Amino acid sequence: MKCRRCREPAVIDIRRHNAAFCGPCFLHHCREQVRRAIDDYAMFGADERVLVAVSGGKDSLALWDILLGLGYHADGLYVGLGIGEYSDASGEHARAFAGERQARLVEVDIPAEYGFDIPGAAVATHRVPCSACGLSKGHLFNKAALDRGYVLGTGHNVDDEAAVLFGSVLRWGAEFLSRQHPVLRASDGFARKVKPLIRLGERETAAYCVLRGIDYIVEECPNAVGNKHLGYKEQLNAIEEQSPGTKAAFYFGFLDRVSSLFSPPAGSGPADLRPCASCGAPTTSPVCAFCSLAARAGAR
Ligand code: Q46
Ligand code: ZN
Repeated sequence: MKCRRCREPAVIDIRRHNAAFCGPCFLHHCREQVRRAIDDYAMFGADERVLVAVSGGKDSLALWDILLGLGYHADGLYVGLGIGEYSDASGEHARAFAGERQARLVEVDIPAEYGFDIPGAAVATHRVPCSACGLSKGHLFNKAALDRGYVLGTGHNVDDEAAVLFGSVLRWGAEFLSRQHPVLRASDGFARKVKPLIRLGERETAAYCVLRGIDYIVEECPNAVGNKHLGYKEQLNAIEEQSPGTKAAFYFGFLDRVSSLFSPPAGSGPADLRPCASCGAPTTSPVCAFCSLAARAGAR
């Protein structure tokens, strides 16, 4: 197996591209895929600042590293969720990465700053942990980017996006389909949100980290077990195994040919948004979902 670019011995093959690469050419390939995603979807310009939401995992650290390598002003954001040892370890990986590169890491700790943790919030509100977590992260990522004037970047890869799309299509969740776009525009109270890793798969981001010597957290969050999206990923992987390229064709075919049939991508939600009485974030209720979750969870 020879590298497609330089004909040296290859270290990784990517079946959907029908290509193999040596180490240095693979790193070049990853950067080019991110550069293309940023350009194709006009995610941000060279003079804009990007806040990368990092979990300490392979995708978010690979994204941060690639953006720094491409010369962007990219800072990190770590939100402490209070999920026991997992949170302790993931925070350490994020801090170590930032420390080695002397990059700036913004930290928000939910237990210290809001007086609750994700497992406790899930119990108090009778939600599954990932629901309380997703709601909290969505709110705090947006707030951190908005307050500091950043574009928010997340490490969703093509495997993640195809699994979410698969789940939405199975139920024809029109509202979710309308928001499934690699760029959500900024609007009143909402920062712009971008997903520059959509042209890379998770096997590629893992290999990128290994080749770059990035020490990422390998353990999954304990709440990921049995998560619906993991099940969708497994189903799609079985299809991909038989027919390489199907997953990317499914996702990019949706973006290119189908997504415009649903409402245009917008960072805005329903039209009747007003400021949350507690934190000022846009909401359709008197108090936003995050503040109401925090009140219930903190009041236990
Ligand atoms: S961190 Fe949070 Fe994930 Fe853990 S509780 Fe679920 S959503 S699985 S990306
Ligand atoms: Zn609020």
